[in-house]
Amino acid sequence: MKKLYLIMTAITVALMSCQPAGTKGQTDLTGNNIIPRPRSVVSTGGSFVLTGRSDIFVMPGSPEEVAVTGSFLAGKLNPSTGLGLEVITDGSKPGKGDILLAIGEAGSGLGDEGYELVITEKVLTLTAEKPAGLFRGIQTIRQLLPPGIEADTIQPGPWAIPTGTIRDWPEYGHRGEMLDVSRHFFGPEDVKRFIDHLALYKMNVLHLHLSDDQGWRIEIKSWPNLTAHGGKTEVGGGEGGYFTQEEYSDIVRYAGERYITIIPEIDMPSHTNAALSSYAELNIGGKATEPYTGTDVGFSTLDTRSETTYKFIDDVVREIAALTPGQYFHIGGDESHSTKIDDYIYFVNRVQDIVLSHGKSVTGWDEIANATLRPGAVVQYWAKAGNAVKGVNQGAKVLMSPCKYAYTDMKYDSTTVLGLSWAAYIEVDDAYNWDPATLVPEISKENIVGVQAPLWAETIETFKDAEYLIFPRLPGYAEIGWTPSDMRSWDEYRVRLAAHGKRMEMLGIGFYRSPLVEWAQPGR
Ligand code: TNX
Repeated sequence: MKKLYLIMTAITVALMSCQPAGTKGQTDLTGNNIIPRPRSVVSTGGSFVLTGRSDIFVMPGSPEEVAVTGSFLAGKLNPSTGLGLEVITDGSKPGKGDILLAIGEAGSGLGDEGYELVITEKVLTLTAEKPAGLFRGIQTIRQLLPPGIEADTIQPGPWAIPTGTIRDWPEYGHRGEMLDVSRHFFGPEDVKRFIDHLALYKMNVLHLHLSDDQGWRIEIKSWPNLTAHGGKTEVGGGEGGYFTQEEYSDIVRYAGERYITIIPEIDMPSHTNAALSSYAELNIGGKATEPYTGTDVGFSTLDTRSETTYKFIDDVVREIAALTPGQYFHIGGDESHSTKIDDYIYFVNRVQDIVLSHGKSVTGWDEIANATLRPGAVVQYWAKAGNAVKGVNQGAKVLMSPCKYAYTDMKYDSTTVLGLSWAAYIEVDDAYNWDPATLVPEISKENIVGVQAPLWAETIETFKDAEYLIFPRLPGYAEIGWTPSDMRSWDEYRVRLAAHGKRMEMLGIGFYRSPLVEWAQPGR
């Protein structure tokens, strides 16, 4: 096998000699196009090259996860380079052209997700304090290689990386996106593809909006009609769908291998028509509603004064919490326009206690700050800054999802066919040009856990459509969450983003070619 790679390398090297040598990108590490922008980059002016002799070495004594991360890297590099990198765990020493993965101190301050990449002409050494940091560092290695690295068929090399040192760690601990699988259903394969996109840009949270008026999307064994009936609808009358518990667990596992946490959301007391149409006893008046496939909000409510409702919620939270290793359970709480405010407060207080009783912390849309927040609660700011401030005043932390900047379902401009526009048109510069720490004067950085961009799916029927709205805004949200605000500027960012056009193409993403970015011509 290895011999074949050596022959291929010889061909690659022959091809290399036909190309202009020493282009700036191959020897100047500071000329990189990494998104999110790394904290510190020092170039030493040389070049490291992957060859048919390259392998991925895991430092002896590393936790088992490191070899898994090494295999992830091999899985990324081998299809496009054809170099057949293998993961070596036998303690032998790396040689020229090898990659070394190590858990270690590497100075201080890297934290849970930081990493240090030391690239010499001989070896590329990636060190992190925690396995998650190695995984984030691997995304940097991917982005230092030419865009062809993302292809799933063999591409021409050379596979060169400029030498130098990168030290990098995130500004915020929570960087993510939300996917609404309720208005239209997206299956496990789509969700995994989304997780891969988050991983490339070093995001670490996927919030799944699992229930709404139009569909209930996760199997609950003690209330089977939720999916048997409530899972069969979606906006526009399509067939809907749902995740079995096995499928949900598989998504959680897949995300976990990428150091991404799933936050499950069951939206309540409003946005519950799918449940209300599945079980009569959850309704005020005890009569099941009709299924709903429109796009109105705020018309449904659980019966907040019935013990049956709390038995139902206890069962739902217990079953989902048991499948979810992450710390948070999202209780929704938005737009409860048909729930009286006293009933709403009573409800949110009781539901918070149910979540805590199943070992999870509470998160919810900003309206939940009108209730008495329990310790550890996180308020997701989307619409009313006043609500988020109420949360802070109760000692809660805030997750930033301001609808005018971070709503991935908003149109780019008036000509965008997909999406909505009630909050704003969000061009790629608008999506990038805001700072979570200064957006709301009363909310400072210490109160903020991070940034999350929600994708609501009223207008999105296929994952291709979803990708058109997600890209190219996602890399900008990732950078807002990772890179300190004084290192960010649109004029500099747009140049790096342009270089990602080719990378997105290689990944098969049909992204929006914003006129604000000088994309290379397709296919070049
Ligand atoms: C408001 S954002 C909603 C969603 C809609 C979205 C459409 C939020 C917490 N509630 O139910 O899907 O607007 O943009």
